[in-house]
Amino acid sequence: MHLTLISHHLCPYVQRAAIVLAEKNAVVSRRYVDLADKPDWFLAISPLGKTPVLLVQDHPLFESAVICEYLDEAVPPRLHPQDTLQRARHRAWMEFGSTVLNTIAGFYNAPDAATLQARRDELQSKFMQLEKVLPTTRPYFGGERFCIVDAVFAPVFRYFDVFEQLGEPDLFTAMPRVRVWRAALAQRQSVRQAVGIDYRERLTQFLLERGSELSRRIAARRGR
Ligand SMILES: N[C@@H](CCC(=O)N[C@@H](CS)C(=O)NCC(=O)O)C(=O)O
Repeated sequence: MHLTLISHHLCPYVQRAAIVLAEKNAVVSRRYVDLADKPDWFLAISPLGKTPVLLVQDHPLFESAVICEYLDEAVPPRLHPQDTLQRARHRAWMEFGSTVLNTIAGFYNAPDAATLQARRDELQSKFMQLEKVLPTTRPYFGGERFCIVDAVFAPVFRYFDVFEQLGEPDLFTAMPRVRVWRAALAQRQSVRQAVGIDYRERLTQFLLERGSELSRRIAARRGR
C-alpha cells in the first residue's frame, strides 16, 4: 500500500496523521504544499482545500480524524481502545481537541490585550476540563497505552512549548495530570518526528506575521 501524506509544515492536523502513521511504523512519503498559494493538483484532491490529505495509492482521503480512523482499521496495531464506549469517548475528546485548536488560533490572532486574555482564560478552562477526565493511571489519556486521542493532543501541546519559549506564561501550573500527559507526549518518538527540525523557527515567524497582540509581544521581547 503506497501512502503519501500531503502536508503543511505547521499544520497540527497533519501532525495527527503523521503521529498515527509513525506509531504503526507505516512507510509514508510526505509532500508539502504552500497553503497561501494552493497548487491546482492539491485543489483537485482536497475538496476543502485543506491539509492533510492522505493518498492511498491514488485515492485521496481528507479530514484528519477520518484519515486516523482509516489508518487504525487498515494498518496494525490498533491504537483506539477495544471497548466500544471507551472508543466513543476518545472520539468525543478528539473533537474537543479540535475546538482547543480553534481557541489557540483565536489566541495567536487576538487583536488586542483583552481578547488575548479572554482566549488564554478559555484555553485554561478547557484544559481544566481535561484535567478532570485524565486518569490517575498515567501517563496517556487512556492510561498506559498511547491512543489516537493522544496523537490529537500532542500537536496542541507543541504550540505551548513554543509560546512558553517565546515568553508566554505556563498555563498548566495547577494541572498536575495535564502536566504529566504533556511531558509524556513530548518524549514520544512518533510525536518528536512529526515536524521538521525548523518547526520552532517556522512557527515563530508565523506568529510574528499575524499582526496580533501576541505578535507585538513576541517582537517586543525579542527586541529587548
Ligand atoms: N477539519 C480539518 C481541518 C484541517 C485544517 O484546518 N487545515 C488547515 C491547516 S492546519 C488548512 O489546510 N487550512 C487552509 C485553508 O483553510 O485554506 C481536519 O481535521 O483535517
